[in-house]
Amino acid sequence: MSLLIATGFGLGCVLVVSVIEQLAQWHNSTVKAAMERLCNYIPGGTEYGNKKGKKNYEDFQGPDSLPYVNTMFVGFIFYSVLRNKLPFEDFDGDKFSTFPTLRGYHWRGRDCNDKNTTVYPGRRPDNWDAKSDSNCNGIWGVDPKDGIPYEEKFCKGADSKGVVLLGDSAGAHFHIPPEWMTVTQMSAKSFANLPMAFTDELDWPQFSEITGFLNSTIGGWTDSLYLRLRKRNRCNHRDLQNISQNGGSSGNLLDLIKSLARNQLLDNPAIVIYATIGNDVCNGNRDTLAHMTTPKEMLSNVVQALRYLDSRLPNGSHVILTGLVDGRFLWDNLHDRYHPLGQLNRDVTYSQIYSFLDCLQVSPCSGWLTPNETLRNLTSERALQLSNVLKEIARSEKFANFDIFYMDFPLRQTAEEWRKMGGEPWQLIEPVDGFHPSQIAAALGTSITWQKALHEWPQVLGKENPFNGQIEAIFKDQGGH
Ligand SMILES: *[C@@H]1O[C@H](CO)[C@@H](O)[C@H](O)[C@H]1NC(C)=O
Ligand SMILES: *[C@@H]1O[C@H](CO)[C@@H](O)[C@H](O)[C@H]1NC(C)=O
Ligand SMILES: *[C@@H]1O[C@H](CO)[C@@H](O)[C@H](O)[C@H]1NC(C)=O
Ligand SMILES: *[C@@H]1O[C@H](CO)[C@@H](O)[C@H](O)[C@H]1NC(C)=O
Ligand SMILES: *[C@@H]1O[C@H](CO)[C@@H](O)[C@H](O)[C@H]1NC(C)=O
Ligand SMILES: *[C@@H]1O[C@H](CO)[C@@H](O)[C@H](O)[C@H]1NC(C)=O
Ligand SMILES: CC(=O)N[C@H]1CO[C@H](CO)[C@@H](O)[C@@H]1O
Repeated sequence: MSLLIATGFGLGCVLVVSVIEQLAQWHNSTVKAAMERLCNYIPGGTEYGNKKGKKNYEDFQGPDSLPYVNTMFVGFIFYSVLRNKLPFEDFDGDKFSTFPTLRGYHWRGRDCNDKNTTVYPGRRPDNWDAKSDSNCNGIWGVDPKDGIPYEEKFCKGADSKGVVLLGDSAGAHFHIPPEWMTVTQMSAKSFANLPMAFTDELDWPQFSEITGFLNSTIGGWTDSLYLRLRKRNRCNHRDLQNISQNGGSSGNLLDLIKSLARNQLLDNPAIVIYATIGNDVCNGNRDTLAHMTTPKEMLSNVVQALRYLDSRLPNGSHVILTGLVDGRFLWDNLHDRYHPLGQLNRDVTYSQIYSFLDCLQVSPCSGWLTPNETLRNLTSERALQLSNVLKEIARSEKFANFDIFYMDFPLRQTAEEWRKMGGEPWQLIEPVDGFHPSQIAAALGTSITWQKALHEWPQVLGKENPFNGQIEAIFKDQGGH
């Protein structure tokens, strides 16, 4: 842990110094003035800058603010390490919250009554919700014309189901805003989203491929399995859970999976997407091949996870296993392009960033983010073996409460689709980390997954609700998200 913090400190320091130098260059100012400028951009930094400035402007020595900025970076790293110990605003203990970040409603459907532990998204309605909304889908009350509860009228037999993602940073939608380090466009506005980003662990599940529900503010557009399922059947409103974390792999998911909130007796079935698309072959170790998950370990981990799901999911649920990505796409499309840090002077390429991260042993994936083609090929070979394990599990294993399917990670089709729309492959990768799928890749991936399910496994998606129009007319946006 302390090594991680020290490395994080070093990395934060290098990053901040680089941004300050470039700011000075861009505004033709001194390094000191550039530091004050950056300090004023960052929320909370203004106060520090002003106080310092008023009190002691004449002999203010710029370097004072460097520790401030650096403290902030270290704070964030501490925060991510200690995250699980932070208070989570969930007063009734049903795992659903009315607070957005800190694993609140950006991660799973917003609670509509945080004082009643039996009221939460995804449950079957209590007494058809004649008196109040027990499942938070915004549909409740009785039709005065005939005395029948609306929930019974519109949602009975509608095959309602929720969406659950078990995944990694790609599923949680990791993103570091490039505006934080592009000095040519930098202003206070560039950092307005910083507190939210860090309390969401630099993830943006609210815009993600599986559980996204808000319009993207980070480029591209939002499309998600949840939104499409909600459009198909408005009774599914708010029934989403994004159970994923940065670094999620078949092994550590076995812990994470315990935070799934689903009551086998009281709740609707769920579609569970199991998607750890890289961390089983990605690590920052010098001897990266030796630290990858073996096919035997993969089999054991995934079967354990599925047994756990079988003990928690209501009957009639579905599980879709997603294969690992072929990460050679990253090097092939980025290595000779400029990183956001290198755009001002056209000097820092992704291959240099990758080597630098590798040298600090914090590369998110030594096996793919490397100039060594043999190693990249070996990493892809292992990824393919692990995908084949998933495929075989879907073919041969049977479970009592869900059926199970396999699909390849749709990178090839996504790239093809994007090319047809006039886009370029590098736009499908997160610019700052050069590793994760971008907002565009996530949104395009949704439509490919949806089409596949619609044609090959229509029973997974359930039927279209003929009452959608009436639900919308009476309940409008159903209380929003
Ligand atoms: C930068 O500022 C200095 C001092 O204010 C000035 O002498 C110099 O000409 C400026 N350079 C450019 C490129 O604007
Ligand atoms: C909690 O919600 C349930 C389900 O709607 C309801 O039956 C119960 O009366 C509520 N309890 C309280 C204390 O309001
Ligand atoms: C997203 O934006 C579109 C139009 O720009 C709007 O119709 C839609 O309601 C928005 N969706 C959300 C979830 O805010
Ligand atoms: C689950 O539901 C199916 C029908 O959808 C039924 O055949 C099966 O017996 C049920 N399983 C259990 C464990 O109740
Ligand atoms: C890596 O794999 C590609 C595609 O299979 C192949 O064309 C290439 O020759 C391989 N390179 C090395 C160094 O193994
Ligand atoms: C490339 O990676 C392979 C596999 O790890 C290794 O055996 C080989 O020595 C590496 N080549 C270079 C030039 O480092
Ligand atoms: C409320 C809840 O279930 N929170 C969980 C969310 O996921 C993290 C893991 O990243 C768990 O530690 C929390 O308990």
